[in-house]
Amino acid sequence: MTDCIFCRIVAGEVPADEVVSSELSFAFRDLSPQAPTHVLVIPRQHITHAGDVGPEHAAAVADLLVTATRVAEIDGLTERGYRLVFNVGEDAGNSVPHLHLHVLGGRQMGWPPWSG
Ligand code: DGP
Repeated sequence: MTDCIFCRIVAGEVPADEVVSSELSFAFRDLSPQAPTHVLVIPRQHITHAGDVGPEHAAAVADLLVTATRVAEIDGLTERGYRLVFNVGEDAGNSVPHLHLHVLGGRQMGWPPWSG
């Protein structure tokens, strides 16, 4: 999709601070980081959001998790832990309509998540 900012990042048309990539996924640092590590892992294929995932996306979605683990290893988060987040829809604050997994770490995360 040419009007999708994350498709344009995958295509190399818009610059991004890449962390790691795979055949199915691309991981890059969030423009507006909410933690010392804030990386977005996206499928190369355009999928709108987590609520649109179907069985046909199984490999792409599994690869997001595998790639998120690679991000955690690269940023040294494995021991202390990290948070993985999919936002879906307006109430969750989903702003970019291309599936993305937030990888957040490097600080203590609030729990419950609505506490910050
Ligand atoms: P969400 O609220 O779940 O839709 O998160 C979208 C995130 O994407 C938000 O944290 C900011 C980030 N973002 C939006 N546009 C860009 C961009 O062009 N480059 C990068 N690196 N991040 C972006």
